[in-house]
Amino acid sequence: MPGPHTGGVQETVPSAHASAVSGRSVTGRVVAVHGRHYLVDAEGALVDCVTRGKKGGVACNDRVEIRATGPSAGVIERILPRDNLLWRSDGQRSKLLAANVDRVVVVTAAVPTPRAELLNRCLVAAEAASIDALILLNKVELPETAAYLTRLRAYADLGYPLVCLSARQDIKPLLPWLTGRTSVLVGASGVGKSTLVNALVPQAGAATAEISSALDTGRHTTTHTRLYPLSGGGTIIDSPGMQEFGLRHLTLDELRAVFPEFRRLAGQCRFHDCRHLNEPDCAVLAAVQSGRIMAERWRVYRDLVRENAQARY
Ligand SMILES: Nc1nc2c(ncn2[C@@H]2O[C@H](COP(=O)(O)OP(=O)(O)OP(=O)(O)O)[C@@H](O)[C@H]2O)c(=O)[nH]1
Ligand SMILES: [Mg+2]
Ligand SMILES: [Zn+2]
Repeated sequence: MPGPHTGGVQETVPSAHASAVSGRSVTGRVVAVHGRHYLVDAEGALVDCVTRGKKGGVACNDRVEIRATGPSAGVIERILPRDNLLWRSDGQRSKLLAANVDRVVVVTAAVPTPRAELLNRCLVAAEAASIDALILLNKVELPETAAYLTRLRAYADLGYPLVCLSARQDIKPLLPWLTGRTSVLVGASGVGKSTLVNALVPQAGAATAEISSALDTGRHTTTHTRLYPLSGGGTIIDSPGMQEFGLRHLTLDELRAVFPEFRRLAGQCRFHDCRHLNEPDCAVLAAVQSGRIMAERWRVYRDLVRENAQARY
């Protein structure tokens, strides 16, 4: 199995324990996902699992039933019912980010140059999965932060908590949001997700990397999703930075519902089935025009509706 043992968290499988697991089904929790390999914590033993046949569909933090096939190897037989699932779908492919989470922490920073598109798609995915979202502005000590913060304040007005900090200096402002809960960090490559994890969990040893300043893009340092227990209670999940965030699985009805500022105007458009795209007397479009709804948010909505229509017809 390629590279699951890169983190500094203790991963040795006590063989006596593993053989006790052998042959019977036990339940466990998926603590890391490496392509089609899943590291499962089952009764304290870490077991390298695969799924039967070509079946994928397992997410980090899934509760699973496994059967051991060797001293530290096993097969996932069943995924236990999920509370929720954060996932993306680009065309035919779907990518499961994490299951059974309490909060999506959308990490952003003024450097590399942020894309409103990605931030909003993360928020939409969280809303669609009925998971609370928080926006974390990292790297606040950078001079570029001030202008970006002004833009982000509008998101706080939508109801998304906004936490500002520097992972290199002090992560305390984030702690009250994480303690006792399961949170997943998502966002573009290079915003500092793994740096946050290392500050929160000193023994994590998650790889981080300098941003390529020539390209002003992150470098996709983290290649797999992995969870870490927090010393104060709770769990944090690190995920690979993303460039695209497809949401083809959302229907028009769902898309209209996952924008809280649209919901507030429900019933105020001339047509009860208004798509808020180009209809006359549309309350949403009027609010975009007057600046009460952020145009960058509406544009993301429009693009999602278009992609969704292409996926369906
Ligand atoms: N100036 C500054 N740089 C930071 C801060 N936090 C992280 N960085 C730097 O940002 C770069 C990228 O950090 P990573 O933690 O690897 O970013 P990531 O989001 O995990 O990236 P991927 O794994 O590719 O998704 C590294 O050089 C970090 O040292 C911060 O608060 N301030
Ligand atoms: Mg990373
Ligand atoms: Zn409308």
